Amino acid sequence: LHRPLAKLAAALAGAAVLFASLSAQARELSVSTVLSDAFPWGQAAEKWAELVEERTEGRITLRVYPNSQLVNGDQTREFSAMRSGLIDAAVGSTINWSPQVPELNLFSLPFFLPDEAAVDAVTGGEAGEMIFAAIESRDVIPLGWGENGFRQLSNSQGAIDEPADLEGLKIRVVGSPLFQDTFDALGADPTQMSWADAKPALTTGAVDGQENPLSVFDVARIDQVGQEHLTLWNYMNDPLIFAVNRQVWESLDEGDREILREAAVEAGQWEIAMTREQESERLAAIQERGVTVTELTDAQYQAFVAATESVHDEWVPQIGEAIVEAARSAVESR
Ligand code: X2X
Repeated sequence: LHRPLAKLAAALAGAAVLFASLSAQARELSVSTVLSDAFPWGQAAEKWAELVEERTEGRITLRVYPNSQLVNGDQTREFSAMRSGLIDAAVGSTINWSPQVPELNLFSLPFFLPDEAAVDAVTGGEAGEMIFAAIESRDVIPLGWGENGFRQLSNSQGAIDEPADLEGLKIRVVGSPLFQDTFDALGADPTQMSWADAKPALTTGAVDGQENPLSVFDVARIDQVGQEHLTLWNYMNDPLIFAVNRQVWESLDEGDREILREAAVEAGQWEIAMTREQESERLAAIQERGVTVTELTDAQYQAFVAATESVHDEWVPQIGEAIVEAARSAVESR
């Protein structure tokens, strides 16, 4: 061979080897979310993907699939799908995973976590570790926390400031049995359905109300489907959890696991801060669009607390006394 040709051949061979080794190592993982990147939740997943892409220099791509599409819209099947390996990873809601991980119902206990500091004390403390252990015992590796937010109540019929106002109202709730109990206890008429079905049900008036964080109400423009009354009652917070299927996790080397974990923690912290910062402007925007916002006096709040005590009696044993106790003391000493 001529010298230039030999050189070219060698360069091509080198490039081929490099390409083969790159593509052999490159890995794409599916990440399920319920909400898209129009919402903080979807942005949390995209941020995770961005950080991982950057820090693995493209070796690991997290491909985010929003709108529960990997579970045909049924968000309560996300955890099972991740456990079985049908999906590799998820940024998921504690509510949606609670049918398979009963310990996660901790966060849905009505009026148990009164403020952001209480949420942080629980997720960042012993109770949070116990919850992560409960997830890990079910073949899913939890990596970090995010936040969907405090859930507020909206409806099309009138202002709600006492349990009696909920009497007979049809409320769309997520597909988690605890929510059925909470709204039964309040005298409402709850119906469990997926997020995919919620907006149509609100639009047609099949249901009178729903409950979701302000970010969801705002971005999904829930006011446009007749939800003109919003009660700020902070009755529960819905943390998000970044997690990976166990077999996928074990197939990664130590360094990449560390990158995935650190990126999840950072993306979560970033998203939690953003979600909280945006709350007041979101509320202002919602009011601007003509929604009546009701805040509760202490006495009104206490009436809701009293009306839902039975939910605690029923659910604390299913969550586990030890976790609830750890959470309670974290909240008290926050
Ligand atoms: O379905 C809902 O209400 C949502 C989007 O908030 C959750 O996935 C828990």
